[in-house]
Amino acid sequence: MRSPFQSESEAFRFLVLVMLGLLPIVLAAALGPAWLAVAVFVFVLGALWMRVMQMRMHRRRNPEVSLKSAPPHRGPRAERRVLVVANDTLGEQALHLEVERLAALPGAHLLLLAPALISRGARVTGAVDRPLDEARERLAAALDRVGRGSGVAGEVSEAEPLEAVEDAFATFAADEVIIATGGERARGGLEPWLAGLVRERFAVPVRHLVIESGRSAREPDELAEARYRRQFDRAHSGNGKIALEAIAGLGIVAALTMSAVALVNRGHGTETATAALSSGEAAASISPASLAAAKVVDTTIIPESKLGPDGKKHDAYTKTEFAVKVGQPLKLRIDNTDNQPHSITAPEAQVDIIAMPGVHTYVLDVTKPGKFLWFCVLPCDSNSKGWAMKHQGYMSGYITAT
Ligand SMILES: [Cu+2]
Repeated sequence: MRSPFQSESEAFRFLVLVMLGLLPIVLAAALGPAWLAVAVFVFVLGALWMRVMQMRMHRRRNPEVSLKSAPPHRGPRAERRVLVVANDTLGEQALHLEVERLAALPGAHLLLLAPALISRGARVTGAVDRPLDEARERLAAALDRVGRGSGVAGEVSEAEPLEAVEDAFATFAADEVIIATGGERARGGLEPWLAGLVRERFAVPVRHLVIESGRSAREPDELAEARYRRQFDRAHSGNGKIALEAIAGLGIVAALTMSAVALVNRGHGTETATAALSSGEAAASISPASLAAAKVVDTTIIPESKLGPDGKKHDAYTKTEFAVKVGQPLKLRIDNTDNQPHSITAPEAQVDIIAMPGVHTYVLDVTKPGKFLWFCVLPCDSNSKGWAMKHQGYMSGYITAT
C-alpha cells in the first residue's frame, strides 16, 4: 500500500489527530464503564479511518506533484513508443484508424491500455469481474482488428485510470500518450478529464482524442479541456470532501462529548448508585463509604409458597425479621421470584422498599432504635384476599434497630 500522506506536515497533523483521538479513549477507559470506552474507541477508529480514506482520495484526485515525471526512453532513437489509453471507445472505427496509422510508422511500438471501468461502489464491494471481462473483450476485439504482429500490444488494468497509466509506465516507457474518451461525462466510460490529469502529472506529450459513437476523432481545444477539469473538480473535490471532513470532525466531537459525559457520570456515579439501590428517601444521605462496608442480607419472595393456618399456600418472604444497627445501612438483596413488585414498608421507621421482580439490592437504613412492624403495601396474596400482607412471617415482619 502506498503511503496515504502527501507530506511530512500532513503526517504530523495526522499524528496529532491520533493523539487527540486517544485522549477520549483513555478518559473513557479510566473513568467510565467498559462499554463506553469500547464505544469511544470504535468512534475514534471510525473517524481516523475516514480521515485516511479522505487523504487517499485527495491524493488520487488532486495529484499535487510539483515535479512531473516520465519514464526515460531506452532503446534505439528511431523507436517511437505510444501508449493508447481507451476502453469504451475501443470498438470505434476512428480509434482503429488512428492506431493503424501510428502502428504503420517506422519504429513504432504501441501499447493499448484498457483500464477496467470499475465504479467506486464496485471497488468497495469487490465486484470487479464484470468490468474486467468487459475490458478484456473490448481489448481482444481491438487487437484482432489491427492484427497481431503489427507491433501493437494490449493490457487490461484493474487500477483506477490514472494509476493504470502510472503502472504502465513501469514497463512501457512511452514517448507519447493518447487518451481516447467519449465527448461528455461518459455513461460509464473513461472520463474526458483523464487526459488533463495525465498531462498534469506526467512529462510526456499527451494527445486527447474525443471519439463520439460513429464519428471521427477530434482533439478538444483548451477551453474544452478547462471545462473537463472543472467537471472533475466539481465531481470530486467539492461536496464529497467537505462531507468527509464533516463526518471525521463529528466523530471526534462525539468521542469528546462521550468522554465528557463519562467524566460527569463518574463524578456523580456513586451517588447515583446509592439512590438507585434505595427506594427510601433517607438513604440518599448515606455515605458511599459506609454503604460499601455494609453487610448483605438476603431474602426471597415466593408467591403461594408458605402454608398458612388455613391450610392454603400464601405469598411470602423467606426472611421477614431484619436486625439493623441505628445509622448503619444494611444491604438487602431481594430475589423477587414473582412477576409483580412487593414492598417492605415500615412507616414508623421511614422504610419503604419496593422490591421489583428479579434480584436487586436495596438499602435498609433506620435512624432510630425500636422494633418496627413492616408489611407489603402492594396488593398480593390475592387467592386469600391479601391475608399474607397482614401476617408476620408471610408478607410482613419486624425490623429491629439497636
Ligand atoms: Cu406483596
